[in-house]
Amino acid sequence: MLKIWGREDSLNVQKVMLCVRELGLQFEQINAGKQYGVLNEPWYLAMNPNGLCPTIDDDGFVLWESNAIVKFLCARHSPGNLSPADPREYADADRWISWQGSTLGVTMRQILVNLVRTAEEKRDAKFVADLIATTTGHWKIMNGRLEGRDYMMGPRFTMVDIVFAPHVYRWFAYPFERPDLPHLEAWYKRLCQRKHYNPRFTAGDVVTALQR
Ligand SMILES: N[C@@H](CCC(=O)N[C@@H](CS)C(=O)NCC(=O)O)C(=O)O
Repeated sequence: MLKIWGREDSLNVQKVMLCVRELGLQFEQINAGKQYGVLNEPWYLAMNPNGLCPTIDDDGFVLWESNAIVKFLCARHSPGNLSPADPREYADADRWISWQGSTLGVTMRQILVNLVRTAEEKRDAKFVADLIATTTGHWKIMNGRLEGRDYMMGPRFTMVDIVFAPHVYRWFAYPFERPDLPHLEAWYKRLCQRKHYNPRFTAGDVVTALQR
């Protein structure tokens, strides 16, 4: 059976959990990271030398890096659907997934560290304001992509939506002003209607939960 190591309050683990639930796979999830430990155990480091989560073991095939895991599982279990079959469509999807890792994911992480997890008196207000401005620019790019599309690749939910899904609820929960981005908001509402987009992500005090 597919094994997944990682704690479900980690954004990168949330991508994998949404993916396996959308795919309807049987899996065993083993809590790892933060309060659960595990990540620095020698047997875990032998699977994932980064000492980070998530890691999967799919009948002996071990893989780490959340985006690689999502792409692998979608290609294996949903070719032509969650994973596009046409090479150009695949490259387009892969481009957005890479951009999540290299661009949007980086500044979203910096907001988490420098705003949510830094006490108010220790925050660098100018740095945080610049970060929010840069990240707003990234979301504007997504808003442009979503104009005229229900999902990132068009009418169909795909692996691309999966890797952005855990970011967007944080964006809408953070305590600062956001410009109107109607296509992004419409996409977020569409995600919220999906059975496996965990309502825990959209309700309650997300900011307090992320401060840990
Ligand atoms: N690029 C990696 C990043 C993995 C990563 O930074 N994981 C964090 C959780 S989001 C982690 O393991 N932190 C240590 C911990 O949870 O104790 C991926 O996408 O899988």
